[in-house]
Amino acid sequence: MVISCWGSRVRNLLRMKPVVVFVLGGPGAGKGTQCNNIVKKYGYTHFSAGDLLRAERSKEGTQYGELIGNYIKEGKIVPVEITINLLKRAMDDTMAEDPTRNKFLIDGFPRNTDNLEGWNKIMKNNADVKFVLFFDCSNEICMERCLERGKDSGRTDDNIASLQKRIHTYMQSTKPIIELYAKEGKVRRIEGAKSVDEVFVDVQKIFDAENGIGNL
Ligand code: UP5
Ligand code: MG
Repeated sequence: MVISCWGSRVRNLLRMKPVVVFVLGGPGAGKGTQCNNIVKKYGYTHFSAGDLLRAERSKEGTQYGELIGNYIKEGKIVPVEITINLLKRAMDDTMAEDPTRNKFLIDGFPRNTDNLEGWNKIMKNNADVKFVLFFDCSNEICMERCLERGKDSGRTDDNIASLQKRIHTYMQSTKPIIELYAKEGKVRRIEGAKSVDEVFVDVQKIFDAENGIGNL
Protein backbone atom coordinates (compact mmCIF):
# COMPACT_ATOMS: atom_id res chain seq x y z
CA MET A 1 0.00 0.00 0.00
CA VAL A 2 2.70 2.46 1.09
CA ILE A 3 4.91 1.43 -1.83
CA SER A 4 2.09 1.78 -4.37
CA CYS A 5 1.18 5.20 -2.85
CA TRP A 6 4.79 6.36 -3.26
CA GLY A 7 4.87 4.86 -6.72
CA SER A 8 1.91 6.94 -7.85
CA ARG A 9 3.31 10.11 -6.17
CA VAL A 10 6.61 9.65 -7.97
CA ARG A 11 4.78 9.04 -11.25
CA ASN A 12 2.76 12.25 -10.74
CA LEU A 13 5.91 14.23 -9.96
CA LEU A 14 7.56 12.91 -13.11
CA ARG A 15 4.48 13.59 -15.20
CA MET A 16 5.10 16.26 -17.82
CA LYS A 17 2.49 18.26 -19.66
CA PRO A 18 1.55 16.54 -22.92
CA VAL A 19 2.88 18.18 -26.07
CA VAL A 20 0.62 17.70 -29.07
CA VAL A 21 1.04 17.99 -32.81
CA PHE A 22 -2.26 17.86 -34.68
CA VAL A 23 -1.99 16.16 -38.07
CA LEU A 24 -4.58 17.23 -40.62
CA GLY A 25 -5.27 16.84 -44.34
CA GLY A 26 -7.85 15.29 -46.64
CA PRO A 27 -8.80 11.61 -46.67
CA GLY A 28 -5.77 9.74 -48.02
CA ALA A 29 -3.47 12.76 -47.81
CA GLY A 30 -0.88 10.55 -46.06
CA LYS A 31 -1.45 11.42 -42.41
CA GLY A 32 -1.18 7.86 -41.08
CA THR A 33 1.73 6.92 -43.33
CA GLN A 34 3.83 9.90 -42.29
CA CYS A 35 2.87 9.60 -38.62
CA ASN A 36 4.38 6.11 -38.67
CA ASN A 37 7.62 7.60 -40.01
CA ILE A 38 7.61 10.40 -37.42
CA VAL A 39 7.11 7.89 -34.59
CA LYS A 40 10.16 5.91 -35.72
CA LYS A 41 12.45 8.92 -36.05
CA TYR A 42 11.22 11.30 -33.36
CA GLY A 43 9.71 9.04 -30.72
CA TYR A 44 6.21 10.48 -30.65
CA THR A 45 3.18 8.44 -29.67
CA HIS A 46 0.64 8.41 -32.49
CA PHE A 47 -3.10 8.31 -32.08
CA SER A 48 -5.37 8.41 -35.11
CA ALA A 49 -8.82 9.59 -34.01
CA GLY A 50 -10.27 7.56 -36.88
CA ASP A 51 -8.46 4.39 -35.72
CA LEU A 52 -9.67 4.93 -32.14
CA LEU A 53 -13.24 5.36 -33.39
CA ARG A 54 -13.00 2.26 -35.59
CA ALA A 55 -11.68 0.24 -32.63
CA GLU A 56 -14.51 1.53 -30.43
CA ARG A 57 -17.05 0.66 -33.15
CA SER A 58 -15.74 -2.91 -33.24
CA LYS A 59 -15.95 -3.55 -29.49
CA GLU A 60 -18.54 -6.00 -28.21
CA GLY A 61 -21.65 -4.33 -26.78
CA THR A 62 -20.28 -0.79 -27.04
CA GLN A 63 -22.81 1.97 -26.47
CA TYR A 64 -21.79 4.02 -29.50
CA GLY A 65 -20.75 1.31 -31.97
CA GLU A 66 -23.67 1.70 -34.33
CA LEU A 67 -23.59 5.50 -34.23
CA ILE A 68 -19.85 5.57 -34.99
CA GLY A 69 -20.29 3.09 -37.83
CA ASN A 70 -23.00 5.20 -39.44
CA TYR A 71 -21.06 8.44 -39.11
CA ILE A 72 -17.93 6.92 -40.65
CA LYS A 73 -19.77 5.42 -43.62
CA GLU A 74 -21.51 8.73 -44.23
CA GLY A 75 -18.23 10.65 -43.93
CA LYS A 76 -19.73 12.70 -41.10
CA ILE A 77 -17.87 13.82 -37.99
CA VAL A 78 -18.68 11.91 -34.81
CA PRO A 79 -19.83 14.08 -31.86
CA VAL A 80 -16.76 15.28 -29.99
CA GLU A 81 -17.84 13.91 -26.60
CA ILE A 82 -17.11 10.43 -27.94
CA THR A 83 -13.85 11.25 -29.73
CA ILE A 84 -12.32 13.39 -26.98
CA ASN A 85 -12.93 10.68 -24.40
CA LEU A 86 -11.13 8.14 -26.58
CA LEU A 87 -8.22 10.50 -27.19
CA LYS A 88 -7.94 11.56 -23.55
CA ARG A 89 -8.02 7.97 -22.32
CA ALA A 90 -5.37 6.92 -24.85
CA MET A 91 -3.09 9.78 -23.80
CA ASP A 92 -3.70 9.26 -20.08
CA ASP A 93 -3.01 5.53 -20.36
CA THR A 94 0.23 6.19 -22.24
CA MET A 95 1.49 8.63 -19.62
CA ALA A 96 0.32 6.51 -16.70
CA GLU A 97 2.48 3.71 -18.05
CA ASP A 98 5.46 5.95 -18.80
CA PRO A 99 5.25 9.61 -17.63
CA THR A 100 8.11 10.60 -19.94
CA ARG A 101 6.10 9.67 -23.03
CA ASN A 102 4.43 13.06 -23.33
CA LYS A 103 4.77 13.83 -27.06
CA PHE A 104 1.71 12.98 -29.11
CA LEU A 105 0.71 13.06 -32.75
CA ILE A 106 -3.06 13.43 -32.88
CA ASP A 107 -3.99 12.40 -36.40
CA GLY A 108 -7.27 13.44 -38.05
CA PHE A 109 -8.46 15.72 -35.27
CA PRO A 110 -9.81 18.44 -34.76
CA ARG A 111 -11.97 18.22 -37.88
CA ASN A 112 -14.65 20.84 -37.17
CA THR A 113 -15.66 23.53 -34.68
CA ASP A 114 -17.42 20.96 -32.48
CA ASN A 115 -14.11 19.04 -32.23
CA LEU A 116 -12.18 22.22 -31.51
CA GLU A 117 -14.59 23.35 -28.81
CA GLY A 118 -14.46 19.89 -27.23
CA TRP A 119 -10.67 19.95 -27.22
CA ASN A 120 -10.57 23.44 -25.73
CA LYS A 121 -13.04 22.49 -23.02
CA ILE A 122 -11.39 19.25 -21.93
CA MET A 123 -7.75 19.46 -22.99
CA LYS A 124 -6.67 23.04 -23.62
CA ASN A 125 -5.28 23.57 -20.12
CA ASN A 126 -3.88 20.05 -19.91
CA ALA A 127 -1.86 19.90 -23.12
CA ASP A 128 0.18 22.24 -25.34
CA VAL A 129 -0.56 22.22 -29.06
CA LYS A 130 2.82 22.96 -30.62
CA PHE A 131 1.74 23.11 -34.25
CA VAL A 132 -0.52 21.64 -36.90
CA LEU A 133 1.09 19.47 -39.54
CA PHE A 134 -1.00 19.90 -42.69
CA PHE A 135 -0.70 17.49 -45.60
CA ASP A 136 -1.99 19.41 -48.58
CA CYS A 137 -3.06 17.08 -51.36
CA SER A 138 -5.58 17.45 -54.21
CA ASN A 139 -8.99 15.83 -53.81
CA GLU A 140 -8.35 13.78 -56.97
CA ILE A 141 -5.15 12.22 -55.61
CA CYS A 142 -6.77 11.64 -52.21
CA MET A 143 -9.68 9.88 -53.89
CA GLU A 144 -7.36 7.73 -56.07
CA ARG A 145 -5.26 6.64 -53.08
CA CYS A 146 -8.25 5.69 -50.94
CA LEU A 147 -9.92 3.80 -53.78
CA GLU A 148 -6.70 1.88 -54.38
CA ARG A 149 -6.41 1.12 -50.67
CA GLY A 150 -10.09 0.19 -50.61
CA LYS A 151 -9.35 -2.90 -52.71
CA ASP A 152 -8.14 -4.63 -49.55
CA SER A 153 -8.41 -2.19 -46.60
CA GLY A 154 -11.76 -3.48 -45.39
CA ARG A 155 -12.64 0.12 -44.49
CA THR A 156 -16.35 0.80 -44.91
CA ASP A 157 -15.59 4.30 -46.17
CA ASP A 158 -13.03 3.53 -48.91
CA ASN A 159 -15.64 3.57 -51.69
CA ILE A 160 -16.71 6.30 -54.12
CA ALA A 161 -19.97 7.17 -52.36
CA SER A 162 -18.36 7.54 -48.92
CA LEU A 163 -15.28 9.26 -50.31
CA GLN A 164 -17.33 11.97 -52.00
CA LYS A 165 -18.95 12.66 -48.64
CA ARG A 166 -15.63 12.54 -46.77
CA ILE A 167 -14.10 15.04 -49.18
CA HIS A 168 -17.16 17.28 -48.92
CA THR A 169 -16.92 17.20 -45.11
CA TYR A 170 -13.20 17.92 -45.29
CA MET A 171 -13.71 20.97 -47.53
CA GLN A 172 -16.68 22.30 -45.56
CA SER A 173 -15.62 21.60 -41.98
CA THR A 174 -11.92 20.76 -41.66
CA LYS A 175 -10.36 23.29 -44.04
CA PRO A 176 -11.76 26.19 -41.94
CA ILE A 177 -10.11 24.70 -38.83
CA ILE A 178 -6.76 24.56 -40.66
CA GLU A 179 -7.30 28.19 -41.74
CA LEU A 180 -8.05 29.16 -38.15
CA TYR A 181 -4.77 27.67 -36.96
CA ALA A 182 -2.96 29.26 -39.92
CA LYS A 183 -4.06 32.69 -38.67
CA GLU A 184 -2.34 31.85 -35.37
CA GLY A 185 0.84 30.95 -37.28
CA LYS A 186 0.58 27.34 -36.16
CA VAL A 187 0.26 25.53 -39.49
CA ARG A 188 3.23 23.76 -41.08
CA ARG A 189 2.14 22.93 -44.62
CA ILE A 190 3.55 19.97 -46.49
CA GLU A 191 3.03 19.23 -50.17
CA GLY A 192 1.34 15.84 -49.90
CA ALA A 193 1.27 14.82 -53.56
CA LYS A 194 4.93 13.72 -53.72
CA SER A 195 6.21 10.20 -53.04
CA VAL A 196 6.15 8.88 -49.46
CA ASP A 197 9.92 9.33 -49.14
CA GLU A 198 9.90 12.84 -50.60
CA VAL A 199 7.09 13.87 -48.27
CA PHE A 200 9.05 12.54 -45.31
CA VAL A 201 12.09 14.63 -46.29
CA ASP A 202 9.86 17.71 -45.95
CA VAL A 203 8.37 16.43 -42.71
CA GLN A 204 11.83 16.02 -41.20
CA LYS A 205 12.76 19.60 -42.11
CA ILE A 206 9.80 20.79 -40.09
CA PHE A 207 10.43 18.60 -37.05
CA ASP A 208 14.14 19.38 -37.07
CA ALA A 209 13.39 23.09 -37.20
CA GLU A 210 11.01 22.98 -34.25
CA ASN A 211 13.18 23.81 -31.25
CA GLY A 212 13.02 21.26 -28.52
CA ILE A 213 10.70 19.01 -30.46
CA GLY A 214 12.76 17.64 -33.30
CA ASN A 215 15.71 16.26 -31.44
CA LEU A 216 14.26 13.99 -28.82
N1 UP5 B 1 -0.17 6.82 -49.54
C1 UP5 B 1 0.13 7.58 -48.46
N2 UP5 B 1 1.04 8.51 -48.77
C2 UP5 B 1 1.31 8.35 -50.09
C3 UP5 B 1 2.18 9.03 -51.00
N3 UP5 B 1 2.94 10.07 -50.63
N4 UP5 B 1 2.21 8.60 -52.28
C4 UP5 B 1 1.43 7.55 -52.68
N5 UP5 B 1 0.60 6.86 -51.87
C5 UP5 B 1 0.54 7.27 -50.58
O1 UP5 B 1 -2.70 6.92 -46.87
C6 UP5 B 1 -3.80 6.58 -47.66
C7 UP5 B 1 -3.33 5.64 -48.78
O2 UP5 B 1 -2.44 6.33 -49.62
C8 UP5 B 1 -2.56 4.42 -48.26
O3 UP5 B 1 -2.85 3.32 -49.08
C9 UP5 B 1 -1.10 4.83 -48.39
O4 UP5 B 1 -0.25 3.74 -48.59
C10 UP5 B 1 -1.13 5.73 -49.60
P1 UP5 B 1 -2.83 7.21 -45.30
O5 UP5 B 1 -1.48 7.49 -44.80
O6 UP5 B 1 -3.64 6.17 -44.66
O7 UP5 B 1 -3.67 8.58 -45.37
P2 UP5 B 1 -4.58 9.26 -44.28
O8 UP5 B 1 -4.46 10.72 -44.54
O9 UP5 B 1 -4.28 8.74 -42.94
O10 UP5 B 1 -5.99 8.75 -44.81
P3 UP5 B 1 -7.27 8.32 -44.01
O11 UP5 B 1 -8.13 7.62 -45.00
O12 UP5 B 1 -6.96 7.64 -42.75
O13 UP5 B 1 -7.87 9.77 -43.70
P4 UP5 B 1 -9.23 10.21 -43.15
O14 UP5 B 1 -8.98 11.50 -42.53
O15 UP5 B 1 -10.31 10.19 -44.17
O16 UP5 B 1 -9.62 9.00 -42.16
P5 UP5 B 1 -9.68 8.90 -40.60
O17 UP5 B 1 -9.40 7.51 -40.27
O18 UP5 B 1 -8.90 9.96 -39.98
O19 UP5 B 1 -11.21 9.20 -40.33
C11 UP5 B 1 -12.21 8.34 -40.88
C12 UP5 B 1 -13.57 8.81 -40.44
O20 UP5 B 1 -13.67 8.75 -39.02
C13 UP5 B 1 -13.94 10.26 -40.78
O21 UP5 B 1 -14.41 10.39 -42.09
C14 UP5 B 1 -15.03 10.51 -39.74
O22 UP5 B 1 -16.24 9.93 -40.12
C15 UP5 B 1 -14.50 9.77 -38.52
N6 UP5 B 1 -13.73 10.66 -37.63
C16 UP5 B 1 -14.44 11.49 -36.78
O23 UP5 B 1 -15.68 11.54 -36.80
N7 UP5 B 1 -13.76 12.28 -35.92
C17 UP5 B 1 -12.40 12.29 -35.84
O24 UP5 B 1 -11.86 13.04 -35.02
C18 UP5 B 1 -11.69 11.44 -36.71
C19 UP5 B 1 -12.37 10.64 -37.59
MG1 MG C 1 -5.43 7.74 -41.43
